[in-house]
Amino acid sequence: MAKKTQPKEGPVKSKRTREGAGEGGAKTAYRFSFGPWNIHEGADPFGPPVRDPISFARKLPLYQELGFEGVQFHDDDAVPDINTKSPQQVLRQAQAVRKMLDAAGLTAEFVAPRLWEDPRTIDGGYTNNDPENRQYAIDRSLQAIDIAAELGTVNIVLWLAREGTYIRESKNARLAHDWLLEAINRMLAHNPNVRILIEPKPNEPMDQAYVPTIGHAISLAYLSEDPARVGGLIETAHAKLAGLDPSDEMAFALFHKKLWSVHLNDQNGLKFDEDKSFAAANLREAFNQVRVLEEAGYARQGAWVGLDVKAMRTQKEESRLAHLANSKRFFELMVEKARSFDRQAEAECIANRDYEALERLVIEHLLGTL
Ligand code: XUL
Ligand code: MN
Repeated sequence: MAKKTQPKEGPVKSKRTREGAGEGGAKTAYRFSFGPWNIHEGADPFGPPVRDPISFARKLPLYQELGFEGVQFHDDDAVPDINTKSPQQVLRQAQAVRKMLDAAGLTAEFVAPRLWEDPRTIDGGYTNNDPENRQYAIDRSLQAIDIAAELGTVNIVLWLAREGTYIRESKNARLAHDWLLEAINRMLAHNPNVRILIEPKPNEPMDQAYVPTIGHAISLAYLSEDPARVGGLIETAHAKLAGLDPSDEMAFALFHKKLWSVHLNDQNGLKFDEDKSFAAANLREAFNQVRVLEEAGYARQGAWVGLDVKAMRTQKEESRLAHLANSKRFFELMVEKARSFDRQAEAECIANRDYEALERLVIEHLLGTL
């Protein structure tokens, strides 16, 4: 095995920077966010809630207590009963939420139109076969942009929940992509500042979702009217559900300068979307995601570390927030691991094509046995 030596100058400039230590050091500070849905009641398709609901107003003070600064929103997280409200009422409610955020010292990271619960979106939103339903999806998305502006963010996340099929022959997939692009262009035209972050996912609730990977999302971005304003959000579990390595998916988006947010979590193989705590299922994959983010200076671009995690259904009320605190801590520990990884030894292993030694270097580093 390669001897442990001082790392050479690499993408990270100094030991101080590498370890991110100390006042005045060049430490890259990460900013963390989550959504109100990440404080969850524990219901699943086969069982009712097991924990009491908490109102949005009561959730807000918990953010800072947990060390989070950013709030992710669905449009109706900010404006409940959105479909029963006039446009003026919607904006007034968004303004009231902005005041609550300011008072709690919090920032809105993004707004995502929730296009998967209304009867008009049963068969999809932008790709619905019925033009009236497609119009509803677009109108609701434009309204989400107005809500975002009131909340002080330009970021709109599109998780394309029901854009896909349970039965392949029920939609024309080529046409569906045309409609998706049209919807994106309508959103770009609605507000010159808006940025669209597509969050790909290959399945659930649909059997086969359109835009299953970040590659699909980025190809749509380039075809849009303003590619500089269309990018992606990568969720660990979604990449794993597509059978892909999340760190490679992130690296691909970073290469295109289109990784504008992440939903870190974990996933134990090809099952339902588990939203496990970050690093809970696979430490090495977690290490590699952080390694890729660190190497690319992800945080320096101002992007957030979003944690799309849920407490286990079997978790009792008392520790119902621990998955958020744990995920943040596991991320920070992985940042230390990424910064303290012996880059000189790594380079030697690579130069010698001694990949067994590299394997040992990684595993012993993660186990803390070096
Ligand atoms: C669904 C999912 C959503 C999006 C936001 O799997 O991840 O919570 O992140 O709509
Ligand atoms: Mn997500």
